[in-house]
Amino acid sequence: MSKYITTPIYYVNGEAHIGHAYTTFIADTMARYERLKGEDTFFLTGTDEHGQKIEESAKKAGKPTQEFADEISATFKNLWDEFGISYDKFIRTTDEEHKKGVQKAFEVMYAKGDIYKDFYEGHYCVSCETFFPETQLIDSEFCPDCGRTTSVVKEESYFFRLSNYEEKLLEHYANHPDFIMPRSRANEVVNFVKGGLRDLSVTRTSFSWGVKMPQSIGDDKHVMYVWLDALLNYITALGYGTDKVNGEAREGALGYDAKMNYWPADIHFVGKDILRFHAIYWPAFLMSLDLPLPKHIGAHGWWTRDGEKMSKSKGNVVSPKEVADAYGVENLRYFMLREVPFGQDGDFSQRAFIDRINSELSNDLGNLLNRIIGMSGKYSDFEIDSVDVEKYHSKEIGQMNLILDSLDAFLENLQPHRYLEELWKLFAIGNGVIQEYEPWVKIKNGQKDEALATVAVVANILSKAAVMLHPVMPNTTNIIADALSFEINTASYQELILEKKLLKLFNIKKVPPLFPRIEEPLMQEAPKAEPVTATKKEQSSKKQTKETKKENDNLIEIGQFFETSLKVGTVVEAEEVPKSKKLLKLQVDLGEENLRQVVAGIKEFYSPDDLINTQVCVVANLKPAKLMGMISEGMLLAAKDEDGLCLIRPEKPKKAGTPIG
Ligand code: ME8
Repeated sequence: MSKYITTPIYYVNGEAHIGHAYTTFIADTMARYERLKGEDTFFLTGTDEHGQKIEESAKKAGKPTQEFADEISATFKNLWDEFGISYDKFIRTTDEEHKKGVQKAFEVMYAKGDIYKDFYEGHYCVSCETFFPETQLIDSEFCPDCGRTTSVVKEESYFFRLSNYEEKLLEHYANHPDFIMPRSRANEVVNFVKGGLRDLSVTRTSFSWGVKMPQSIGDDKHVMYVWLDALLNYITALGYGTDKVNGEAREGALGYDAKMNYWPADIHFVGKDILRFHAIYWPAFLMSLDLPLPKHIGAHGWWTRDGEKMSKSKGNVVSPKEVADAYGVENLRYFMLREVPFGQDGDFSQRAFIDRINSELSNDLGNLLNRIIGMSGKYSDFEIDSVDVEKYHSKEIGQMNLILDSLDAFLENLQPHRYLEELWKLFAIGNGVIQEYEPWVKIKNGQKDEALATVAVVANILSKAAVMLHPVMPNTTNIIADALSFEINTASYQELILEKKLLKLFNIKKVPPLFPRIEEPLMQEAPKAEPVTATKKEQSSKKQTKETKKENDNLIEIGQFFETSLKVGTVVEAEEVPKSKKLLKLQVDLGEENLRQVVAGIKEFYSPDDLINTQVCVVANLKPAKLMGMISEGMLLAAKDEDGLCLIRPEKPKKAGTPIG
């Protein structure tokens, strides 16, 4: 079986920051893990170089666009090389092979009737390279995602019939509940699609920095929309449209009409900001191309610094290079993967980072290795023999094997923080066994075999832990393996992890301390955030009252809003709850198979007759709650002030279950 793992391709309008590094570390860890298990793995990363944003950034820098793109793309590639990222291909969307593949895909979609020409009039955000309908804009002007000013664009455009794929997409999500990971992120996508998909403008004429239209279509004032161009990188990298990878012809015909090696991707790692593009547009494009869909889209959360959103204007962007220079790139990988559950937002703070280095890496792991090296040097001239391990330590071996068997599922389910948490239990066993058996006492008492068995069981625990930690900390674990005289590779994974073998008679080598303790922060603290003046949205918030200011401090992403499923419901039955002054019990039709029971605190303001056969707005994805012993499976939207409460209702009757948003 083969595996295909990708990162997003990063825009070349600025240098890499910690968020880019995070996605790349996760993808690299997964690729290394699959290779360790012996899977034939292809790991793709690269840069996204077209579009108006890049054209404008180059202009600002006073450079020709290609030269500008070359320079920034190289900073990404150099950084990943310096970090030892194990990519198999670094794709650039300005590569000739990629451009040909994009043109080929356009032709195929066009021939199928999925692309047609029309006029586009809409609001465009250059920063997000996205069109928004007027209804989604803030104050009719500002981008709902980033708050920057949008501009009205009216131009001739080719459109992709995204609306044709609504049903098929919903069907796919329903049949593949793990398509979007973590599953908790799927709701926002499903609701977005259920809200109705508009056809997507996929070409532009107002600038020229993009993939040209295919000659067969011949409309050469158009260039491709950057997201169509960018998403296709995942297949052009495998030779779609050219049969070539890295300039070389590949066996097995990778062309558009033949099966591509490695496709479909096992997982596209993305930040939650670009989940919609990957979970809606991309599968629709692939359906149009008659290609299978990726197995998973893994959407991770957002990194902040000391609780603040990172932005260039605040001057608080964490540079991964600066952190790696100060603390070591592998420590950074460990920290980022251990600190935050995949999918949730995380905070980069030096204090938290230093705490993990000192307590987990230095104390739990580094000290254990040093103690074993020290003891084996003293008791057996650095020679370790596992011959008596089973006899004296079968209990610990059993505990260790249980942990080893549990690990795979954590990584395969994208829970690297749990994977590392469980892995660290091995060091607790190792440290515990030394404390309990006190080999130095045994040596004094003449029980040398027992003392050596304890040293050997810990060395074995360390060897297995090193194999499993390898994908996260490849160089560090190679040093540990070298100290224990073995190599980490698929064969040792097979023997030590799957077959549970112990190391044979071996020599242990001294190594310099792997994780020196850190007393003081090694980097300058982030500047305290100033009120931001970067965008109009943020400027206008200054003028607002205290209360709205509080809300603005707590702004959410549009995706977070869509995590709440709001629906129109029709009240079919309503009755008073006996003995309750406040509650009414309603049966509400939400267009589902069964009616929903909603217990609402509205009795002082409505009688049951006021409600029956009227419509209400319902929060439909709340966890069921019990009120006076009755289950309530939703909540009604209402507004309350000193004059009392009124329900929020649709202005005109709508079908029961119509999504609101
Ligand atoms: O969106 N926290 O490129 P991009 C976590 N070119 N991750 C972050 C982050 C943060 N604060 N900031 C950025 C693009 N990222 C498109 C992608 S793919 C076909 C095209 C990461 O340079 C995260 O992975 O803006 C996010 O999805 C990616 O950088 C966006 O990088």
